Amino acid sequence: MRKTMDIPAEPYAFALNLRQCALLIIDMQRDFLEPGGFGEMLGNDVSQLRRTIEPNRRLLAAWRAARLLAMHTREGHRPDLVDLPPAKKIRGRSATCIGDAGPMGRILVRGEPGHDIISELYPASGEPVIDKPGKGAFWATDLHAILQHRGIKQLVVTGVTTEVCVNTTVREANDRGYDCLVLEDCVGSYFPEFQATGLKMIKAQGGIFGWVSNSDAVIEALAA
Ligand code: TIU
Repeated sequence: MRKTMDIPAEPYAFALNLRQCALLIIDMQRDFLEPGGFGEMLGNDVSQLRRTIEPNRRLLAAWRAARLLAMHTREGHRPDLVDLPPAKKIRGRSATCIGDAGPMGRILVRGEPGHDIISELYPASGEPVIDKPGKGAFWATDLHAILQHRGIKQLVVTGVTTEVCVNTTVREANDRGYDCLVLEDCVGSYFPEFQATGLKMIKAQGGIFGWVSNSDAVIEALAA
């Protein structure tokens, strides 16, 4: 297999280097995606996120078949909530908030059923899982160290939600010197207008934060 391949993307082709790339799947957690979870409890339309499951499943299968590094993140907090900023806890003025009993265990608490990754995309043995207390995957985690140790310079980013944890992570990655390729069918927002704008903000101004493509483009390149 060639080591560098051009992936059709916007604003221009992304030169994927198989020696220096990783797949980063953001927060595909039960509480955000499953009917009856925290996301739906807040009144969100989880079908907007669930359409990303099958493209992510196909992409992850192709990525694993190519023996490339896949990583997963989960947003959540320690059971004693010492890593939960009080401002995050009270934001939204919801009757039920992070740390409280929710439909799938305590909301966004590590170790609870709702905090875990959906079965369709469950991490395989050896695939690093980054537990993050914030929206960005770099804040207060060892993600940057792990990527540096492996010589990773490019991230293919998927997951949820497009304008929150995906965008925050791409911006953090950009400032740390990584090139990010975001796959539009593999990222989702509860709000269609934020899905569209969240992607536009990444690829605007010559790719100010990164590139946007789709899963078929990557899968086809890996198969070539
Ligand atoms: N993972 C992620 O995006 N966390 C959020 O809280 N997203 C919302 O859209 N609320």
